[in-house]
Amino acid sequence: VKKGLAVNMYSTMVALQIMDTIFYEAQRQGRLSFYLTSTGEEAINIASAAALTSDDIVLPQYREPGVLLWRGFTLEEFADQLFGNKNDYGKGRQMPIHYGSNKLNYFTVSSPLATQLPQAAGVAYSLKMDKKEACVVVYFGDGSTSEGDFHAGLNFAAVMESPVIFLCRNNGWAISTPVTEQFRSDGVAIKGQAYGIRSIRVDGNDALAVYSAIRAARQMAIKEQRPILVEAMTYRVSHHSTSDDSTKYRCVKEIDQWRTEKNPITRFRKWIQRNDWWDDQNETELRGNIRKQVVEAIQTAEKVEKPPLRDLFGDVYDKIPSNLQEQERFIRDSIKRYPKEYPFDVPV
Ligand SMILES: Cc1ncc(C[n+]2csc(CCOP(=O)(O)OP(=O)(O)O)c2C)c(N)n1
Repeated sequence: VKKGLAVNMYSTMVALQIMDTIFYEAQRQGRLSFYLTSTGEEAINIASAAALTSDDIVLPQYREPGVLLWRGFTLEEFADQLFGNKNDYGKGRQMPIHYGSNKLNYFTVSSPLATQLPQAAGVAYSLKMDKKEACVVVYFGDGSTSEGDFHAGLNFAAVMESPVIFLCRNNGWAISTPVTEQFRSDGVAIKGQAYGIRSIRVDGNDALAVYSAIRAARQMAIKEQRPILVEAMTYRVSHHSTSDDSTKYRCVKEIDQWRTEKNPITRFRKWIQRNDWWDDQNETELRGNIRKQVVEAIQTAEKVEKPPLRDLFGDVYDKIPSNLQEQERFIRDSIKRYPKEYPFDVPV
């Protein structure tokens, strides 16, 4: 990893950290309905993204916004989705953090866990049929491996020889369920092997290790036309989301240790500083710039009006069925009768 790439990786890890901190605070202030951070998993996010090319197709779980950030999704685009305003590609119909971008080959996050795994096997098979020099990367947590779709996805990819990288973020927790209650196997890599998939376990808090593993996995997936599983060991430093308080089910000392001693950003910074590629002044400037950009993105997105009411009913059916037409009539009628109860920033 040369200087330019290393500095870019580090800067994007810091950008992800700052974006997470400020968006999280905006949720606590009541400006957003929901948020979820990737704290502690910045190396997996950014180093894996850096090891791919933009032709590779990403199917995320939800704790991988850093991959989008790396690919050029702007802070404004993140903020537009979070506020569900009229610039949001999902037209405000999804919860915050359900990002997606056709342009950046990043499938939209879907809430039901593990659905992305069998889909990834299929998307990768389509790349194979088209003889593309690209692969699919599908992200998931340790908790998602308990879904039937995990097993279906792995087996499907193995027998169809789909060029897909299964990237498991084994962060120790699935909301309040620890991995010890999730499975009795030695982690997840061994499950890949059981399906006949080459599998490797890496230190997910070591950006260089993640980068090397994903680069090698990509090479293998494309050249040998087969799936690969990478289990990246890490820790979910944040609460699961803004909907829980993780100190109710795990000890603060454990969280603090991962936040400080094992922090992937600090580790990578030490390496680039030792190479004389980074100093305190770079750090101060970077953090100041990003903070300013995130705050501006929030202030702008917050003021943009919401998508029009009719968007609630579109994009599913060619002709809107009668029950939905009835719902639309009902909602418009209610707005007429109770105009003060209706949000002023949603055009009718
Ligand atoms: C099918 C399904 N079951 C349950 C949930 C509720 N749920 C949302 S996130 C989550 C935990 C997932 O944990 P993991 O896959 O380890 O990812 P992490 O949050 O640790 O990144 C659960 C149980 C869901 N969204 N979908």
